[in-house]
Amino acid sequence: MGGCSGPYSALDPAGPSAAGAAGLWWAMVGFATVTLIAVVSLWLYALRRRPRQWSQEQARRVHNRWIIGGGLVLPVTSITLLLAFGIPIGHRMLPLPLADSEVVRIDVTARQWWWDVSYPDSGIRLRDELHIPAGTPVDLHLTSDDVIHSFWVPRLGGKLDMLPGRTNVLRLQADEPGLYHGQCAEFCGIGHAHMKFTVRAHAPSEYAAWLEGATGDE
Ligand SMILES: [Cu+2]
Repeated sequence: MGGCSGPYSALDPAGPSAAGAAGLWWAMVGFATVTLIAVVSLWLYALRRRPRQWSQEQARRVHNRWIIGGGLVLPVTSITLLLAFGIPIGHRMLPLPLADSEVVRIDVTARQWWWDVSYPDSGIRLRDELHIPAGTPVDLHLTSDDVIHSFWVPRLGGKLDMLPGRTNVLRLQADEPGLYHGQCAEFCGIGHAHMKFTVRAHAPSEYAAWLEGATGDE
């Protein structure tokens, strides 16, 4: 239960993409619980019921009913439900073109064992920290300079692998200003456990001020 809250909990979402993933998680837990109760109830029933005298024909029909119901209808229904929920949620993490709002672009290169963060529009470079405006979608262009790493801010969204020679784009958004924590989610060597970073989400006006201050310092 300790994992259900705190800075690294995906069950304490702070943005639309993380909220979708947390919702899906709860739906799957609910579905798994119902399935477990149903299976255990059937098992108890099977243990206790008195054996019936079925003709071969009757027994065959009952068997077929279980195979079609439990082996075809049940899995097809559950997989369809899972896809119906899962596909739109996965869609939210994709960097699709947006009609109304502007997207902030940040490039992140993973290295053993730190995060090289750069803002192509302003030339700002940071180490192990990101600054983003709250309430605005941010596209993270993720790549690696050495081995495979994975970018993960559990409260803001799903994880995405960072591969040498390839750039993957992850869209995140923080609904409220605050400090969010991230961690490399792909074992990448001896320093993996300490490969952490922070994401500071600012109110829009504060973000503009931060941007100005950070560019001025360069
Ligand atoms: Cu790593």
